[in-house]
Amino acid sequence: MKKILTKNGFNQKDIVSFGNMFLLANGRYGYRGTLEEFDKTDMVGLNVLGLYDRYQDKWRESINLPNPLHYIPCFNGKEYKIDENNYINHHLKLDIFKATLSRYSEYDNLIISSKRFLSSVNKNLLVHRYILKAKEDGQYKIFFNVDTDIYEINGPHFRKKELKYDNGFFIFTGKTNEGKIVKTYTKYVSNETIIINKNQCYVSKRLQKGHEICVFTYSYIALGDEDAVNEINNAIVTGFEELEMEHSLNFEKKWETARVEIDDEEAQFELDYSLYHLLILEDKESYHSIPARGLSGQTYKGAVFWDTEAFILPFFTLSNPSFARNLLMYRINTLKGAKKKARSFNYQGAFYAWESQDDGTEQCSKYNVTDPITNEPLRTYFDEKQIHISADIVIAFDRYINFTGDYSILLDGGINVIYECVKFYISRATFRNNQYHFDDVMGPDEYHDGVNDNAFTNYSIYQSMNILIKYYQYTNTIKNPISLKKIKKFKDLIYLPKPNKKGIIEQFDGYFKMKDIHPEEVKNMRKNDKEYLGFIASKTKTIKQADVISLLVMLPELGFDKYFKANYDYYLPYTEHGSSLSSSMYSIMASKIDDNDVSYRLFRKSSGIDLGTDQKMYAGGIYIGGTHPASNAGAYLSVIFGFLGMRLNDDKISFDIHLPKQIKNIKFKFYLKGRLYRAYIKDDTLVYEEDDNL
Ligand code: IFM
Repeated sequence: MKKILTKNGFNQKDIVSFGNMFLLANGRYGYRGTLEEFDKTDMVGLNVLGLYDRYQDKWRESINLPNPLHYIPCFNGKEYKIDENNYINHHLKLDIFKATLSRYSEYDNLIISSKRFLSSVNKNLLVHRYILKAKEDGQYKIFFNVDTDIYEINGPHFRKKELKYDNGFFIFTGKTNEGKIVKTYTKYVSNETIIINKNQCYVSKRLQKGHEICVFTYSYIALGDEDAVNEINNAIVTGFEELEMEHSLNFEKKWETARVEIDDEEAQFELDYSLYHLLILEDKESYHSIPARGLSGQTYKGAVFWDTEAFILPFFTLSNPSFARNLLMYRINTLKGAKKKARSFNYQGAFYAWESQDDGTEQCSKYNVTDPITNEPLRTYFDEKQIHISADIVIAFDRYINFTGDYSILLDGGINVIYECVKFYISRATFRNNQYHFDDVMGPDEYHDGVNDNAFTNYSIYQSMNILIKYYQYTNTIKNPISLKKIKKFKDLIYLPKPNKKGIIEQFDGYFKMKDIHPEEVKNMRKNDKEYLGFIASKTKTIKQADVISLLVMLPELGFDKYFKANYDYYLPYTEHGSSLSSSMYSIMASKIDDNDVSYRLFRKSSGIDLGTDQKMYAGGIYIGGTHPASNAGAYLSVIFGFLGMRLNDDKISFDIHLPKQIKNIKFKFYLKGRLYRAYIKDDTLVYEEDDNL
């Protein structure tokens, strides 16, 4: 079984992709997979979950901290920074089951080997070992420091920053523009004397061939009043090896209920790698949610999108329901922000933020894209028009409750979320021709904004009303709730686009009349290959991502099964898959209609997304690179809900297997109503039995 992602060699152009690909994280912090000699120009980033800051009138975004792992080796006065021509051997190895990253670089005169991890046990601790080995006799040096020149997209975020040396510790104190104090404590430990001069350190020694200098970094992030000095001293006493073992064993445990085994070696590794990117985002003590680019940086402002509820939550619900609960608690805790957003548009109830940060207020800019040539900000409407976000959240609560049986979440505030979202939709609707319509919206397909009656949106709203009706008895904690009768009546009057004679559901009112142009032709119409396709595609049938298909996949209870094929055949050629959220939806649908080559190909597209070096990095002129948790989760969904066809109907679980030819067997574990099951294929059927190792 392949456990390690290895990349040999160095290529300047891959620095940013490798930063994502070799990311380490522990649910609270992320450290990009960059090399020790790199600096902010290489996007080195120690990214923090849930701590945001705004600089002047720029976008509010998550913050990055100073880099305590900044090292440069030296031989006889010559400094070594990797480039494409100066190394003999170079590789990076990410152990995805242990969440550790190792580096090996051999140059003419010396060899560097290092290892690092962000502890999954003591979440504020970053630990690193750096070894220089002499290839010949001579004078060797290692320079190292805490690099406070931080990579930031919309910074600087520290209006005051100070690094001081005190009694063996480098203490960074930063005050953000919003007034938050962040401290990091770093102690370097070596078998040699460390010389310190103005916050720069070095170790210098004459070494004989084969001899080494080793420096350890113990860095502790203190966002509160933690006793960082004590934590680091304890860590040093425990030592690198034991800390690594503790961390790795703890991380390996996460795999016990998460791993999905498939008998397809290459795909297995990609799937494992995808789950790695989800498991590094888990933190049982955190009530923040998962940003769309995980902890790989400040892209999308470090904000939480519908990606979590629609894609990531099902993975955690099945593999780690208590963390899934935390993710939903985030929406409960940010309800106030959603209500504020609704009020700002003169609506009632809760209109959840398209881009949500710590308090749930809308952080999506009105100009989310720039012209790549003129750099002019271009008007976008993601925040105002993607009203489906509130319904996505309601549906996620219901799914979680159905799978876990945890009704207590309703009493903990879940019912208020559901109720307020429904209230929002009632205030948002337009009554026309005896029906309620939702005008001027944007569905998941972000290339068409300002459309009326997007099918995904209307059906999701309809479903969220069904959900409120189902849990209506819990509204007794709400003062003067809208009556059940009124909600039922409203729901029955929602306009729901029906399949046409050919069985196709029109994506929105007027879609069928749009110009019949396919994605490749639309792409050819661009003047610049970074140009945002939406502005050209909006007049055509080309769509960015699964829309009607997402509806059919996400709401199987609508009973549209007999129309699956017609809609799949119709919409697939128009879909650009310009969002990484698209492939998994089509993969699942392809499984359902037995288009198994496509289901497999699109599954691999989702699972391999963060292994490539040619990802889409720009929307217009805006950098959108980073890891893709929703696509990582989409790979899992493609297997469980696509290949295995898992479905929960009236508390009964069922499977409808459609395997691609590359896969004959699948094994996985899942939680259902508090019990853990192991499932596997036997004689073409899915067998599941209770797992005793709970
Ligand atoms: O939520 C997605 C959206 O559906 C497409 N654009 C990127 C967002 C963040 O992943």
